[in-house]
Amino acid sequence: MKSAKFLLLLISLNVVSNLVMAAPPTCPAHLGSDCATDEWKGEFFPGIPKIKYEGPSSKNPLAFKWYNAEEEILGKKMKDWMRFSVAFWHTFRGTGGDPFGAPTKMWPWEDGTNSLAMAKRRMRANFEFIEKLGVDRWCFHDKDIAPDGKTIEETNANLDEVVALAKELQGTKIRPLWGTAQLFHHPRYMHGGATSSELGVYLYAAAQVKKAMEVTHYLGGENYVFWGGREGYQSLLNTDMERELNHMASFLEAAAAYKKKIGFNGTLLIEPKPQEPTKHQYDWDAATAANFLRKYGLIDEFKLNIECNHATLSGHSCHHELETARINGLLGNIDANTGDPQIGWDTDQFMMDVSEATLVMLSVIKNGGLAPGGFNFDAKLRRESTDVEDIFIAHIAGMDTVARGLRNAAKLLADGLLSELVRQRYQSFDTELGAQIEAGKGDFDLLEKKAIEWGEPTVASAKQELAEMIFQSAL
Ligand code: XLS
Ligand code: NI
Ligand code: NI
Repeated sequence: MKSAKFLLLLISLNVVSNLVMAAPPTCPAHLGSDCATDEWKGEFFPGIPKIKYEGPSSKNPLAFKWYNAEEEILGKKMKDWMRFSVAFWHTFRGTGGDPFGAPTKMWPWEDGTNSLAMAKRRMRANFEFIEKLGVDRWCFHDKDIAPDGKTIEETNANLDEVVALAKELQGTKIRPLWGTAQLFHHPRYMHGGATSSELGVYLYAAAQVKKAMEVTHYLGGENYVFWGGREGYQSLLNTDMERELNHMASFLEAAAAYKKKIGFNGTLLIEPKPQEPTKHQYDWDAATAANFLRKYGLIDEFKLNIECNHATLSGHSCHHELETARINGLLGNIDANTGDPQIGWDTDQFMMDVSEATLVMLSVIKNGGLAPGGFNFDAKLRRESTDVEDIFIAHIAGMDTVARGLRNAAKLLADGLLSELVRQRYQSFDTELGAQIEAGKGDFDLLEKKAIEWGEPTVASAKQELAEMIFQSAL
């Protein structure tokens, strides 16, 4: 039992397994390639055209059926509702390896090394992919894009070199939706980064975040994310939770101050997740993160990045997490992925469920969009999908699903049946007395007097099935 659980945990650490298992050398794979340097002459995705919108009747797997970037829905172009982003770590560092098996993805541009030349070549592949897919944004961890050096200075120099190339390849249109620092893979972070019991680790984490914020800013990033991969505990018996939370708050305060110092105008985002890799992570869910931010006076400095698979891990639906963030004024970004109903960990699948996407878009529309946030495909190909074109197909299907969700949500809002049902449900409060209560002027003496006057209340039906019926009719 214990070892089974341990294996499950290992499987779930997709980011980790991705990084520890380097793919065997496969470069060069086609004519004109040059593996000795970062110069890859020729296309990374030969034969794959720029992806176009062909409409719902198209059977072409390399075309959009529902996502039509320039089309206006509810007064906004689809591309502006979505602000799609490619996640570098899954798309360009994911190998398909898991604790039971070797990498399955032998991308032709990979040479099996973690060299600077390889990092640069991979960056070129990233931008060819982004351009062909037709999105304007990407997300990265510092460690995905550049190899570590022996010292902080050397590591930073490597990062600078890759970032300079990324800046050039971005051109004027493409930019990071967000950047982040990876504070969970290296053994030094085994007790956490900001919440580590070791002061030296706290310092190291701060230096890493400082640099990651600088490069995100330099690349024109629109947000910066904090996902507390190991900011949590395995046992309360050996953990001073209060002290660790205080440390995390000090760390985030320093980050918010540094953002101002360097003139970075992006939004700082906390990404909740209940557990994995730690047993209990401090940013359990949206409500927990909101409470933390309020307690430490950070509520105006941060918003939330809601990831759908993390939502279901915490026992909520993605819709619940989005609504919790939205009504607290904290909905900043969505990590668009989904879990598997039969598997209990963060499988990071592309969102393909139209019903889930429709609920997600209902929240996004109510929020007036996500900008400067967007939809980041924090999602990976299945281990068994090994063709280069599968990278495109996965993103196209994910984009089409979210686009379909937008179309459906717009239909639901236009016919107004659901909002009318909700309005009617609360109409007893649309009265003088209701307004008085909602304004906080309903003291118990008054309420008791009215209760006696009104007598036994009549209670209307919630119309649960009718609500479901209306929802289903839009799918
Ligand atoms: C892992 C997280 C991670 C963050 C970025 O579960 O989703 O990928 O989005 O560190
Ligand atoms: Ni994520
Ligand atoms: Ni995740």
